[in-house]
Amino acid sequence: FDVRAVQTTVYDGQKPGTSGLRKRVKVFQQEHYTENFIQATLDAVSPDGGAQGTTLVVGGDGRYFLQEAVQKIVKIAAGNKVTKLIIGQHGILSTPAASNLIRKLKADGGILLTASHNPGGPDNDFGIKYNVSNGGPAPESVTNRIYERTKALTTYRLADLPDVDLSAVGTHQFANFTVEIVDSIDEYVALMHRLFDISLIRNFLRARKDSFSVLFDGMHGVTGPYAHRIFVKELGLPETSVMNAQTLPDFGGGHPDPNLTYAHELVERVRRDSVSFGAASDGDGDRNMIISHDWFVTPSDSVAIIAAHAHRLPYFNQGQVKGLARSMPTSAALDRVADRQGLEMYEVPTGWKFFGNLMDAGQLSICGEESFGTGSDHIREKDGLWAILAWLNVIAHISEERGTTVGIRDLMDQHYQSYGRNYFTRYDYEEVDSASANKVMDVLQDHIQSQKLVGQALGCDTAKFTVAQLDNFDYTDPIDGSVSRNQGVRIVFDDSSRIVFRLSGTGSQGATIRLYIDKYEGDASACFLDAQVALKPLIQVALEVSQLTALTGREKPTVIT
Ligand code: VG1
Ligand code: CO
Repeated sequence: FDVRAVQTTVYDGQKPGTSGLRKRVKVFQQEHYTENFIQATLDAVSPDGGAQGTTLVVGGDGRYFLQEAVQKIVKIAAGNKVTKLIIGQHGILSTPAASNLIRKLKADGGILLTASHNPGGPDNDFGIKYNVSNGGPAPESVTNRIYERTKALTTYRLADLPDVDLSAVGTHQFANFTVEIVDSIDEYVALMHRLFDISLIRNFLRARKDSFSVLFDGMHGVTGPYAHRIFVKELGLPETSVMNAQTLPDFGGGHPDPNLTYAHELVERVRRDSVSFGAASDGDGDRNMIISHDWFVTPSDSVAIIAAHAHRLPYFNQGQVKGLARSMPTSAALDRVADRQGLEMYEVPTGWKFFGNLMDAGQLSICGEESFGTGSDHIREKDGLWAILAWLNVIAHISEERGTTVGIRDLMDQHYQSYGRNYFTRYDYEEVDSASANKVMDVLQDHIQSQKLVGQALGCDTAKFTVAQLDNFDYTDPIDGSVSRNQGVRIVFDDSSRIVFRLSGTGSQGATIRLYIDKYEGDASACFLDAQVALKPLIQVALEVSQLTALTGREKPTVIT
């Protein structure tokens, strides 16, 4: 086949954020825009040799523009002498499934087409993310290389190939270039069978079908077909236990983010029908929410629960837990489990890419982020269905041990009794204009500069918090020594409570300010308040110190989780 060097001009702003390049579909539809970024990504696959001779996995979450993007990748990959592309059927792969395939098939990397939980459709978002050979998001050294290339491109290399039929599993050969279309689900389900005691869960669900009900919400994202296969086919649950399970290019017009705000349809049904175990996943399948009719599990608590019960999961029982980790803004609930079990605990910046090195070095098994991300070293992405199955496996296991049905609320009760509770909340102020958002961060930076708040007691008369530490979080990767600076402003108080501010790196419009609050309560009898009530005084302190309301004009956050 012929390869043409197509003349192009540079687009500004093709800098990958927390998790790839995310922009409006209309931005990606500009002439050469998507092609430029794909070329830059392929150039960055290896430090000097580009992508020649490599095997790459390609797939996305089903959102609008996926098909077009896959066809462009095929042609540009061929033009860059890639040896082989492995593509999910219909172009579909959940983010965890893609991570698994990269590892399983020993590919050199993968291109994931997703903007995760951001809405999809012609007027919403698209995204492109590069993952490296360990299956995880590219580290900053690689994303910086991609960005540098986007600023210098003059041409991209396009092979003259027909569109590939993505609808059927099979292999297409074009001279030395191979395109293999693979089933999107099989390998992922096989992996879950290796990690969990699926028959234990199935037997539990069958035996307790009158006392333990399950409802999963696919939010019309990529996980629906995976969940249907696992919950209905493998675990024997009724069809009605899976809702919004059809993947749609616009996610049914919804915002496929599993939290109390955007997964309200699930939340309402769980409460109305007294569902024992409700769960949801986001657009690309890496996030999860766990809820029951009588409790909402915060993601920070969820990872702590999984870690505390890891010995009940076959995968960890065999391999032993090597270490635990969380992103910096995530509550310290997990730290308490690490402490009790004598496990190493790591605190990394926001974004899953920071967990990969620790996992590759055999120092980390289970980790999570407050943003509904939970996972382990079975792959190098967070994994929504994994977390949901981990919970079901733990519940089935304990219920069997005790000969009674143990629910979500029971597990939480016992956990708080034993460890105390880290009250946690996150306030998101979305689509703030960038100038005002930067002013808020400047105010905080000034506080760090002066350090005058240190030692001061902030808050109201009934709740005072003395500032112990005020800084911007810097991270040095313990494995490769790379340094990531300015990962979030921290105000730490002498009772270990924390206020954290950072700007989002995944938005596509304006700026999003995230405010995170974490406060430990050791008295078991005080562990069952509404988090918003328990954290009110600290939230007040955060708003005062940052002057957020005055600087942004926002009286209220857009989303509270
Ligand atoms: C957000 C979350 C972060 C998560 C990232 C990607 O980033 O806060 O914890 O890793 O999204 O998640 P930011 O920079 O907007 O705060 V996903 O499900 O988009 O891959
Ligand atoms: Co996601």
